Amino acid sequence: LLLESRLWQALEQQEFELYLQPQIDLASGAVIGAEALLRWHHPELGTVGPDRFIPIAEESGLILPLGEWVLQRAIDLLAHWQTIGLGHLRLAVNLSARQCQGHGLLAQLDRMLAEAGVDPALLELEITESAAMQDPERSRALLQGLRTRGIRVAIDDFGTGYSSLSYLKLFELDRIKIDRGFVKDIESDPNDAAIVSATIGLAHALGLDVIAEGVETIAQADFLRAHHCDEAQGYLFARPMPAAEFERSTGATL
Ligand code: G
Ligand code: G
Ligand code: MN
Ligand code: NA
Repeated sequence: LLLESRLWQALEQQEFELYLQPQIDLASGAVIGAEALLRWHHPELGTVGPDRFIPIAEESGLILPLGEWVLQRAIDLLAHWQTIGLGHLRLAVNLSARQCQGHGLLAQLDRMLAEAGVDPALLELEITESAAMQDPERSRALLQGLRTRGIRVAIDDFGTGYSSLSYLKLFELDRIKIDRGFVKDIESDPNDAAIVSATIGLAHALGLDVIAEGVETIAQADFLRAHHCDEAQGYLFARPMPAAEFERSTGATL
């Protein structure tokens, strides 16, 4: 209850920040973009992660204005990157279940992208299996609307839901994010190795890109590269970091 009442104030007092975690092309090692990960700089508690406040924000309805803030900030970053030589980078943003179910999202995105003059293809929206399956028909229409606009769509935490295969048929997608739960023991667990390599093959057969998350070791990256996974994200490459730091480190390696 305490966190909930503070959350509304936090939005007004600009205590939220988007951290960015680089996404790497496995074949070339180049940074191709980033995932935006929300952080709350609480005056007493310090930096609070989304696992602690997104569920509260979902329940209280704050997720709608907060999600709008996240999208605006992400699109502002994409516009800024055009001016500093990082205009080729994509940015992936996580959507909550409530944002997917509401009506305003497509109109909101149209307005923000037009005002900022940002190419929709630079924005990717990540939706989890569980969020998409809360109302599959509505999600299907939303994802279709996104893709009609050229906005990219990724399924997050792939393989952790109940119906992964059925919604590959139901939804129009651009990419699959293999959940880090499958990546963790890829070297020691033959089942995980089989699931990951089969998922990569399945995605490619369907014309989708694949990114693996939670990559922490060189051996994991080597396995993924050998199995033709397109991209990777994880502590091996970089932790989520403030935008200015991401821009410095990515600009420096160009
Ligand atoms: O960053 P970690 O950084 O701890 O993120 C934890 C979880 O919070 C992830 O599952 C991620 O999808 C979710 N998350 C991070 N940022 C956002 C956001 O801006 N919106 C929503 N809805 N979820 C987010
Ligand atoms: O949206 P999603 O559930 O994919 O959020 C990604 C989460 O994974 C964030 O909490 C992020 O901080 C975390 N993360 C990113 N890279 C790694 C990693 O290499 N290892 C672990 N354990 N977590 C990671
Ligand atoms: Mn994500
Ligand atoms: Na995930």
